[in-house]
Amino acid sequence: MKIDKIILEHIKMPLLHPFETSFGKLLEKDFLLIRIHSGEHIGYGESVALPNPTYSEETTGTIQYMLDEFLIPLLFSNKIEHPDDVSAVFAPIRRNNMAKAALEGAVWDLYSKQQGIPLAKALGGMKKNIDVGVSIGIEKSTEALLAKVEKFLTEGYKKIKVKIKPGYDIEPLQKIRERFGYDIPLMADANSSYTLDDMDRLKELDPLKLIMIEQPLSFDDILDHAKLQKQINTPICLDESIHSAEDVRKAIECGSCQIINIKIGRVGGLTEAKKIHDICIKHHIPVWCGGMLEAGIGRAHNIAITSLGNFTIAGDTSASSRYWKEDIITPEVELSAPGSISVPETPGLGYELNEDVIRRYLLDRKVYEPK
Ligand code: OSB
Ligand code: MG
Repeated sequence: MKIDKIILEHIKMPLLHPFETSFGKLLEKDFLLIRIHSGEHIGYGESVALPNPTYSEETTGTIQYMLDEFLIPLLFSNKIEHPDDVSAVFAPIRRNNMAKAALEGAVWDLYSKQQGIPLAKALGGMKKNIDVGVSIGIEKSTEALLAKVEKFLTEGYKKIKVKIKPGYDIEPLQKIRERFGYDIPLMADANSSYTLDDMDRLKELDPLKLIMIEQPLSFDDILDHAKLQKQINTPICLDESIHSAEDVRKAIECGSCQIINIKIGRVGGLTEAKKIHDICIKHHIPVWCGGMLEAGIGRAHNIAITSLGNFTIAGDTSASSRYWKEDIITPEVELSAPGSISVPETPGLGYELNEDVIRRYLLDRKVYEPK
């Protein structure tokens, strides 16, 4: 793959609704849009880090630096025949997974466009439609939370995920069960806000019959989650603790979780995401695709990876209009049926950029060419 130039655009867009988690409230999202040009084709990637290093250590600023200083020069100076080669080229660089994933995602899109096939197909995905759910932030009141749950259930979303933290946990979940019953697929995401000292509280979740609790303990823990899983019935799903197929192997070996949340950015790209997907099949661990409040290009990558067979639990990839007044892609991501998104069948990601929207929210633009 001969790369002619790479363009980085820094974009900042206000979220339609503030998104609050145990690590703070987010009012807007900034990200880098990557365009890799090769002949007549352009591959797109999007960085998914939050503006602050609160979910992981990366930010849009650290990604910009890593791309500029190391990853773009590495991509230019190495021969890439297949997108799987990119992670090997980036391997000497420690971590910085979201920076690597942003660039690798653009190479995958470019490759599938060159091959004339959908990105989903290039990844080995077979599903024509994917089931999707929603992630609801910490709300001002239980009434506001219940109103949101009701709206999303009406729209057919296949999983309701509620953010929890100490002091905001059993009660809101209990209220949801009382109002909507025990049949709705309900889960909680703690974003690392508990410790083993909270064992009694976490045991109280069991009667709520959640489909899982996501990342209750520390962002870097594998061991304590295994201790917790022995004491509670609610299946544990790991998010923050998983950065690689190796992390997954260790988590499974220790019994730290029964489900894995795959985020392409967190694990360093689509090649690693596929590896994790495949390891989980062997161990009968279902996976689902997490979200990072992505704009359209990141969202389109999530749709493509979710087309793989072991993504059997609805992910967090909901419609563009849940997040943005206007998205950077056309068409926007929409539900094609209640709680379901159809996987594009055109080459690459299957969405075009909406250049008007990009111009409106553009902060900065930089062009890189091989030396
Ligand atoms: O923990 O899954 C998370 C958003 C930002 C950072 C971390 C998380 C989230 C979400 C939102 O839960 C998922 C989405 O709707 O994109
Ligand atoms: Mg999470």
